[in-house]
Amino acid sequence: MADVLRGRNVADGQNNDRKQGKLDANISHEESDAALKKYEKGLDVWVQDDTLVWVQATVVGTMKDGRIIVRVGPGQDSVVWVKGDYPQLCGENNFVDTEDLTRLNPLTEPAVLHCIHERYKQGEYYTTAGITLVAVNPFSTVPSLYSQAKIQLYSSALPQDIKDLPPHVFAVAQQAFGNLSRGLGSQAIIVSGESGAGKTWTARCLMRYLATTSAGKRLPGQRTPTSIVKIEKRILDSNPILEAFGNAGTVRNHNSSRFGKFIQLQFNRSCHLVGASIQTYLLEKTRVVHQAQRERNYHIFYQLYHGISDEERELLGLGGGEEEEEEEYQFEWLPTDDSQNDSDEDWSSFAITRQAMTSLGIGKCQQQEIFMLLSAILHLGNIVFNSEAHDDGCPCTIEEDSQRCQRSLRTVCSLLGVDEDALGRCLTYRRITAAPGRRKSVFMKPCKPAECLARRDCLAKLLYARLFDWIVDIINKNICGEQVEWKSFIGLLDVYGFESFPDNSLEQLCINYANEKLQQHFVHHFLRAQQEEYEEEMIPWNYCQFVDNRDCLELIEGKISVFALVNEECRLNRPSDSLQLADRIHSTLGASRHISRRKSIQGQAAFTVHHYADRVSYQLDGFVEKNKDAVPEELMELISQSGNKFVSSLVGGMAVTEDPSTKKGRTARTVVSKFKASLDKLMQTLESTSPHYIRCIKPNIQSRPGVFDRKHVESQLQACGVLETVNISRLSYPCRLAYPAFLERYGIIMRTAADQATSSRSSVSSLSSLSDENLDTENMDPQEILLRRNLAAGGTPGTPGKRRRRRTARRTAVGIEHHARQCCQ
Ligand code: AD9
Ligand code: MG
Repeated sequence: MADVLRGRNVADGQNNDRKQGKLDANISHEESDAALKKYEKGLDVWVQDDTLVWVQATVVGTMKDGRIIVRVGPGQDSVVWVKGDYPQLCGENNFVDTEDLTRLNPLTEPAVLHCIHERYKQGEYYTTAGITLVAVNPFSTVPSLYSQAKIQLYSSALPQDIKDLPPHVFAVAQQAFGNLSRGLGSQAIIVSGESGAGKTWTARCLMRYLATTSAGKRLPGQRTPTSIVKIEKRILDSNPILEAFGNAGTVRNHNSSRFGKFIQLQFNRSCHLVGASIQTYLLEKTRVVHQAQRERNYHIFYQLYHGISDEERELLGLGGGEEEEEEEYQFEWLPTDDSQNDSDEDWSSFAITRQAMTSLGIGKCQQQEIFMLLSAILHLGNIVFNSEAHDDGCPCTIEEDSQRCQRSLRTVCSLLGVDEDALGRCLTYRRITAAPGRRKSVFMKPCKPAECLARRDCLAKLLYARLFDWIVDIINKNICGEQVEWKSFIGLLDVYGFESFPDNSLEQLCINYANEKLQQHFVHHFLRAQQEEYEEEMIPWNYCQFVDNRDCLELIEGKISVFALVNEECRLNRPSDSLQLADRIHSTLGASRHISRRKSIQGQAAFTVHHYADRVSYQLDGFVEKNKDAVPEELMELISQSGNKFVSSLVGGMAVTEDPSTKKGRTARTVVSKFKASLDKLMQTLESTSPHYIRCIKPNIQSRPGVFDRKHVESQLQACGVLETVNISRLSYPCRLAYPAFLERYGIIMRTAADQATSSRSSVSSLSSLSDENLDTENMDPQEILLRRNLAAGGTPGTPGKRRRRRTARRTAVGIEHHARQCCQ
């Protein structure tokens, strides 16, 4: 029954239908009766529970109308289980703690949840799930988990022994490194999970492991070139810098990465780490000028504010003079939140950031320039406008009556090297170019107060985003190996997990689109590849349908798609009307089963996308403006003419990304087309690698140690497809050998029928059909007979093979090797 239900329910990607055991309306009476018959009295089952999600129960009996009666837990009352919510079968080994989920039998969602929970209780945070590793965040430091001894344990293991070691991120890293060392090409480790699940932590562990292991590859006594040691250190030092500038405290994670990151660790022929390159994706610029309640700005602002000396404080205009009033140095864009503020931590982190900057070639002077820019951005947030003037019909001006505002204006101008009047004019007037006939005429139009604020914010976002890109650029220049040719790489991908908030906008659409892309990559490279391979090799296995999200991706990024419609709106450059855009989206794309009409959320135009993980409603207000991400030319000119060379260089000479999707090589202007282009490139890179997957799980939303919220974990296991992965992995053969390699390994039993075969493939086939009839039992040594019998059955000397397994293993080397491995365990 489980197979019938599983096949139907996961097929169409509808989250609501995913629950295994939920009776499908299409199931006939016969099927339903047959299903009921399996619920014999005394059978152990899992039943759904509001709090615990699944609890163990025992079948008491079934009723004619299709109801099943179960007793939940020892000594408790009977519960009538209604038709339509079939309990899940529960095998004996469902209660055995296993470090590989594929060994659960029967493999069901409740069994997986139970197993991960039990392991968590015992302090076991890693569990294997087929080709993926499930990593539950302990939310407390477990030193022994990442000790030098642990690194040593995994790095010294032979390739064939890695799987026998407890599951760990180091095991995944070692597998990738081992593949690379054996010449199997570049590798990628894709780390996914929701915010706060531990992706960045895991990526850091992987980097540290790979740097240490690659260093350990040197022979004792062999001197490591200083250039390599330097590079290794720089690569690790890039983390604190990127986290200072790209991470912030959010309600979900006090160190949330607000950008995506793909780092390529490059290795030479001897497998030494000789360089790296970092690609970042979609920094959340808005955070610089707007922080939601209980959220913070980027760490670097706090580090700077709390970490600098009094002398520097004065130089940067951040206060410190004795007569200064404290209030004047409070910054609108530096919100404080008791639960997240820790000035001591900021201070010590600032020292680490500075030290890492120095290590990466950002000298003292450049650091000073960066800090000046950051201070200027903070002061920009304190500039406000006189709306009364506008109400009186006069042009809006920068507030003159506020001392704080005026001081900030002066500080911004001095730090950015721009003229006060010029800045004031840029923020309060906009340039309009009209072209009546052939002659262009330009005039300046006063802005409304809201427009002035938007221009101020735009300037701050522009400066911060360019600074971030500049820093990534510098890091990249300093971590690429000097004249050392790298041969292959291990890519580590740490991108924002799937997001669904009460209010979702363009940022969430991009993030969820990236997750859809990664899901598709996973589906293609693992699930589909395996299915096709088994079908091609005619290896019997249960066909397992999986969630294919191609249609959903088409809806977002295709020729006629949400992205295309939003881009079109930007191209037409007309006053945007979100309700009209919502209508256009629904009339053009409404036929797709991945979109539903959500005309408004609290009066705002919206649409809902049925993602592979969940349904998310996106509000359209501000969508088009965010997508245009337009910076007024006047602001660009102002900055490019700055007397501060560092500041002016940030806007000059920045290459604009080419958009391959535009026909005439026009430049990509919109956020979504740039994002799509960068993701396409990432996908191409991933295609060229052997992927490994780590799914991070957040055990509770409060980020507390020792708390396992089963509901929350269950939804993540569904969203990241762990169950489907486990299912397919269990049905498949986790080990594969090429025919010649197989013969090399098991050649010892080749002296009979198989010897006459002409190709390695047919040799393997003959080998698998070895039986007592082929063996010369009278003349052979009894030990040899035993050895051959066992090996022919896919076992090892002294391990009896099983006939049932022998049948399945017959067809290919893949199967036989798999079976040999099973018998070894
Ligand atoms: V986000 O999408 O960037 O918001 P991440 O990256 O998934 O998120 P992160 O790695 O930052 O989460 O982990 C969140 C916090 O959990 C960390 O700051 C640590 O305090 C904690 N954490 C994560 N993994 C571990 C671990 N293996 N051991 C101990 C951990 N603490
Ligand atoms: Mg992160």
